Amino acid sequence: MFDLPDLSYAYDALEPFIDVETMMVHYKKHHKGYTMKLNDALKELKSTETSIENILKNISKYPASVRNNGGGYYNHCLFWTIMAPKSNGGGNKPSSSFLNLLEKKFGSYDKFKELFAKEAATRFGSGWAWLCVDKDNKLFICSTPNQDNPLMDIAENKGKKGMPILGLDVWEHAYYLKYQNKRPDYIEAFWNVINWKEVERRYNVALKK
Ligand code: MN3
Repeated sequence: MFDLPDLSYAYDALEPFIDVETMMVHYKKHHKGYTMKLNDALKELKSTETSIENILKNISKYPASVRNNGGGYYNHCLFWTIMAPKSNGGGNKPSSSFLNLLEKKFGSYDKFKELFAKEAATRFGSGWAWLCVDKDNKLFICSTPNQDNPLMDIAENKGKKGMPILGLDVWEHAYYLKYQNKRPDYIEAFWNVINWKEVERRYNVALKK
């Protein structure tokens, strides 16, 4: 049984970048729905696995219902935590040590932002853009369709398997109420709410795996 985790901020805390209506529908309907359907699917399989990461790492052995809803469950759990209101550090720059890593890997912080935004903007249809850590502890950017993510052992992840540490939901349900068809404006707004402290915490956890 997986639980819908509490949000650590109010529905309107990320305004004006993420509007209150979108937050409420996204969390209370979409994320809750993935959670319930994941539990239903696992119950049907009589699965006793309690680690969502283990499930995703072996997702090729599960039916599509677990891939879609398990991905949706995990991706949104990550998404809420890598954002924060301004009062709690949201939109700050990364720490100097992490900034250094981004500059080393991508050339500059602006170049990193450009590459990530491009990945998010050009993902056709629904999906996610990611910053990840690969098995050699190197950073990389990628995107995945639907509710897939780079943890999954699927053929589509060839060359882009790793631990996601930053993710941006580019499903229309994540932005359409406020931004309509202007996905690039939503992507631009995202930089104002990123919680780099949490991204860096996830980076350090990924290094130890
Ligand atoms: Mn979503």
